[in-house]
Amino acid sequence: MNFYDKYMEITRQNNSYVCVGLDSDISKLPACVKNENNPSLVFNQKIIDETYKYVACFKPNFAFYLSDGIKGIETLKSTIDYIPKNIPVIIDIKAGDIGNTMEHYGSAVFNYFNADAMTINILMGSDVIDACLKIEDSYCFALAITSNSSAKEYFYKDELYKDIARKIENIGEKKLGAVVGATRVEELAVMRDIMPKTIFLIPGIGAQGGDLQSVCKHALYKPDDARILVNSSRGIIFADNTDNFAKIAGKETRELKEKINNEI
Ligand code: OMP
Repeated sequence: MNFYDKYMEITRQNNSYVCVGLDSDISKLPACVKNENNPSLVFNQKIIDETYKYVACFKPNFAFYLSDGIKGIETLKSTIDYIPKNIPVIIDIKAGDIGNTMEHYGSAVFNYFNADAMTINILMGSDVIDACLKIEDSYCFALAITSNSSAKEYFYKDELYKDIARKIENIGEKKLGAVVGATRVEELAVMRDIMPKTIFLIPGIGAQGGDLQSVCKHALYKPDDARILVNSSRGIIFADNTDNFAKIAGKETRELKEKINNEI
């Protein structure tokens, strides 16, 4: 089953559009896991245990694992293995390269890590998408308009974000989603108009200050089939750093799920 089908099933089953970002920065782990043999893995497992009933997906960002070298790669692999198989996993790696190289990103993400999707940066052109489309059962999220303030330096030039959106729309929602920042309040509706059925991965709420109400008002496909994934990483996994951190992460996830459902 590819990401699209899993997404359709889990959003109904868990009644959730929340994506928990497993950006498990080792320097921020709570003291209670620090004496474990692999603190990051234990941290992730506890977070997963307390949040999996309220999520539509998990999104580990590769940088937080790569920074710990070989051990980090093993942690990422074991974390993904631990996630229940009905919950899709996006590896956030923002890959974008020539076709020959993209095949290796694809092989790492879909064959080695057994994830369901990866983020890609398509500014190198069609090579990036074409290589992804060739991978069986693959699914990618292309950066369309990002949440950071310096995104304006390029994505807004000649309305590049609209061109990217049209390209994504042409590929079709069963293979490609779009990353649309929650901080891009004015562009959310425009992006939805161009890509009516595309699944939007929406980071930027919580720590980056994106507006959840605007997201729920402007980014939906339909209220009963919203096609959004609202990501929160630090706002959930580091909401608390006591022995109770995982329970608080669970509470934050459930509350975010309810806030989104109340708004749509
Ligand atoms: P928090 O700000 O802690 O919720 O983390 C946001 C996560 O989403 C990080 O993993 C970012 O790398 C990622 N992200 C953005 O913040 N902005 C974007 O425009 C795109 C992404 C992403 O592709 O997920």
